[in-house]
Amino acid sequence: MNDLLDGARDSAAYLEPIAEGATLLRGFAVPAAATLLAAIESVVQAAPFRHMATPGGRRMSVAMTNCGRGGWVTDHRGYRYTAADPLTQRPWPALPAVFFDLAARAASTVGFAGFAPDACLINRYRPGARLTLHQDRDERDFKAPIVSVSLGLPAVFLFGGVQRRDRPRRIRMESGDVAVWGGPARLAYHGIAPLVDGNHPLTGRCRINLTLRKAL
Ligand code: MD3
Ligand code: FE
Repeated sequence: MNDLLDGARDSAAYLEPIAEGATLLRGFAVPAAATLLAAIESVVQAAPFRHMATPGGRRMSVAMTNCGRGGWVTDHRGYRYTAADPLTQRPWPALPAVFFDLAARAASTVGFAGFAPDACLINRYRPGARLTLHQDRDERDFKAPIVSVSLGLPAVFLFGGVQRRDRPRRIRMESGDVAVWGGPARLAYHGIAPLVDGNHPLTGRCRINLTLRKAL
């Protein structure tokens, strides 16, 4: 077995380069998936999924919550990171160690040593939910990579260039796939095509994505 993928232990994980600075670690989170989902459940008990509003007043089709020192929020005032959940006024739940460790191992596997995420956005997609093409630029510094973990139903990930007009590629993401986006790929436009209905043994009729960032 590829010892670069030691972190994935016995699973059949492999690396798939997407672009300079962007790599897919297929199956990397398969061994941890059940543990990740249990941790997600406990986060969601303290900070429930909700549909946030865009600054323009549209309800997002993706339901979101957060854990970590900072949580990404959007409302009529704009996009930002907050220390407290606006719904409960309480600090976001702590970042579970299993999230931190998985993200740090994935990042170091592809050359980003020392990645220490302090924010995790948890996105829940039900059939039809989508994320339009955007850049992640609400973080303080763009030197750190972003690590994303897909769980449950598959999705078509749209990966564009650093300019909005660059035509996006379509990449299928499956449960347990992890992606690391850094370096020249950090400000690439990306999105998720409308989720196709299905039933997944781990999550039922939904997809859950963890986005781990160094935001603060
Ligand atoms: C590529 N979430 O919450 S994470 C988001 O599946 C978001 O829920 C998606 O995009 C989801 O902002 C995909 C994958 C991702 C995250 C950051 C990136 C891809 C990226 C930054 C640059 C390029
Ligand atoms: Fe994004």
